[in-house]
Amino acid sequence: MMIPPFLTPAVLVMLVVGGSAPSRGAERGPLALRQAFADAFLMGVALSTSQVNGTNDRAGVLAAQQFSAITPENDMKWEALNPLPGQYDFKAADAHVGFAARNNMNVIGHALIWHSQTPAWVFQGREGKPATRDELLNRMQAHIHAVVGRYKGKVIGWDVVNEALSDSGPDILRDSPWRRIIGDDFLDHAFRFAREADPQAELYYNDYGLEDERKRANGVKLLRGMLDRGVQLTAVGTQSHFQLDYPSLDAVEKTILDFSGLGIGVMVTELDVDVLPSRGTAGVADISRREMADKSLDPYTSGLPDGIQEKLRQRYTDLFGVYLRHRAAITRVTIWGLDDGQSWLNDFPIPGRTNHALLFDRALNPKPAFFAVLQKGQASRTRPPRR
Ligand code: 9MR
Repeated sequence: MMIPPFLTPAVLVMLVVGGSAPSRGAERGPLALRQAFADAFLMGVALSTSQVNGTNDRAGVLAAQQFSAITPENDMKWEALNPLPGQYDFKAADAHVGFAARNNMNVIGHALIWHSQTPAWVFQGREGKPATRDELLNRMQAHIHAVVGRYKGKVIGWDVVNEALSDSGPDILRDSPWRRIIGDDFLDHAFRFAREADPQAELYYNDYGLEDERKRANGVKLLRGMLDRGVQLTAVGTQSHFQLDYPSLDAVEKTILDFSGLGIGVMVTELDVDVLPSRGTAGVADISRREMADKSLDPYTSGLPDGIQEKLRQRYTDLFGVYLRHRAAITRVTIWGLDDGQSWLNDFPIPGRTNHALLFDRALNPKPAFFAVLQKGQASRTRPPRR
């Protein structure tokens, strides 16, 4: 598919914000995702600090024009908000909330309780010992109350617990300091504290790889148990860090059905599509210098070839086809970054590569995948003609 050359970000802004779409655009319906999907679900994007605090205004304008929800990509994580005991820094998080308010967007809080990006002091007790269960529960409560309390009424929902499920082995939950010190009920407590701090906020459990049969079954079991115990859980966040050919659409669909069967909402919270060659499952730490220098693992440094661009377009088209079919269950779809330059996939699992996982390229130009998704949204608004 050819990108109409007139649709640069500046022109998109003019068309949508200025409201003076030329007939070509008007025929196609709204030119922004947030409008095209307004009847179906929220369209979200993860944003970095510079995209909301005025440093990168072009990105901010484009994000505000296209999306109806933002997730701070890193600025509401524990290490960002509360790096030292008793010391909070809300500056960057406040910038997200201010940006969203100015642009009529919703804010999703990400993430309260996670094993990663949480400072070591959180888990430390007295005299070099680990914190006790009570100490850690107190810290968890104080943190959740401080953060959720500050943004009460301003953040519509929180990823209360992130990535607690294990990837293999007999246990449902992964080994983490939260689980080791508090016990398996750490999730229940986290949700209870969040509910105390904001009685209206939506509360989510968020994880990746839920399309895998084992992990999905464990996830369903975990959340069913929580619901049975009266834990107030609004929705599950399926992160959706995907590849061009994995997971299957069938697995994506099963995941939506299995979780919506619990009577909770389903959200796609961190969608992106890795287009680079995979190198297996070894961790970042195992990557050798030779591999990092191996150009065959980083083939698209000067742009995405048409064939792969087309595969990416098709992948996004297919995924949004599934999401729209299940729009009754899905309340939000969030893309994990605005443009390819921002994507974490440039540095994972191999640092310093050039990935092309998102809807806008490094120059903020819309990619064929963007137009395909937009078209899907527009088509979903059109009722079939009567015979
Ligand atoms: O995109 C985030 C990247 O900028 C950070 O360096 C990274 C640190 O762990 O976290 C990334 O976002 C993650 C998200 O918070 C939770 N799910 C997985 C995401 C990708 O790693």
